[in-house]
Amino acid sequence: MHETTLVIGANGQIGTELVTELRNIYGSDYVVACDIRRPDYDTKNAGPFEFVNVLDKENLKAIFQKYKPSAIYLLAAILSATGEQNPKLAWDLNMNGLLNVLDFALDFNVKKVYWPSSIAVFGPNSPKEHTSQYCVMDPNTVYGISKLAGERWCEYYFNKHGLDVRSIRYPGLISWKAAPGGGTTDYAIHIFHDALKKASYNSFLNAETRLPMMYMDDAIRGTIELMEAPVEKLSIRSSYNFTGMDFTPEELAIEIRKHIPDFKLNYSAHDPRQAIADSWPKSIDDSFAQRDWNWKPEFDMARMTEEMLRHLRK
Ligand code: AKB
Repeated sequence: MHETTLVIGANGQIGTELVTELRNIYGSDYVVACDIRRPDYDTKNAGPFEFVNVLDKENLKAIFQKYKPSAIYLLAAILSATGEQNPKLAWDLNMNGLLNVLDFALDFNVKKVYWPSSIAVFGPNSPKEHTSQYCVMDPNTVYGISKLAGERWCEYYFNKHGLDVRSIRYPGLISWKAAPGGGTTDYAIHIFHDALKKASYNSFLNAETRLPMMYMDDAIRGTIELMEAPVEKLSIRSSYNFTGMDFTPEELAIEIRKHIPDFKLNYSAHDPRQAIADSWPKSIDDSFAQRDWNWKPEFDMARMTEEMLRHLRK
């Protein structure tokens, strides 16, 4: 019998691309896209879709019963900037959604669970440069707090129950297929849309704000590589540091000007996302991912910029 994979939060920025890639690898019928919203793109026709609310246990249980999945990717989450507007809702979705999925994964003998963490687990007292896997972690956004707590739960379910949960701390993810989901790093996507539309962009982060970033193709490949890695290679059961590149808005503007010479970058004062960005690392040391499952990014800032502009121009 074929094994089935569920992707919960399939319509988001990551899910949109992950579902397509998983369907290419495992076959469309065996990857079930789940979300609380119907997809507005072609995955609806390319394979099964189910309405799923991770906070509704009856609904979630019915999906586990129907598909008896062997793998789950739980992507449903409220990100850093949106989370600050409704902290209790962000905590509820990010935390209880994870716990519901972990419990049903145990009940239904799911073989592997994937759950994304983020660089938001680090905080103002974490080292800023080449932030290492293990260091001071004092996140001060509700998103970061929920991701750090979630990491501890993932490791706990692995240690106590033997559940094979795997996780990555994503940096800012840059993509063109689906809109970003309300994060602090979203400027690095909006900038490309506005560069093409009006040759100018008003950045909510200041010129010097360096953040770790990654092009979505690398993120999808890395995620699937981690899920395919032999279990005995994995030394981290909380979440792996993971990175592709790092840059500031000013450096990205210089790169964009190589393609759109009259591009202008302006800065808006006093955006609450600046404080969030200032509390996060500037760059990440992902040597555990390199060592354990041979992680190596393919996209640097120049190649990512070329790809973003080429696809969005279409
Ligand atoms: C955000 O900015 O909230 C996300 C993230 C880094 O997790 N992109």
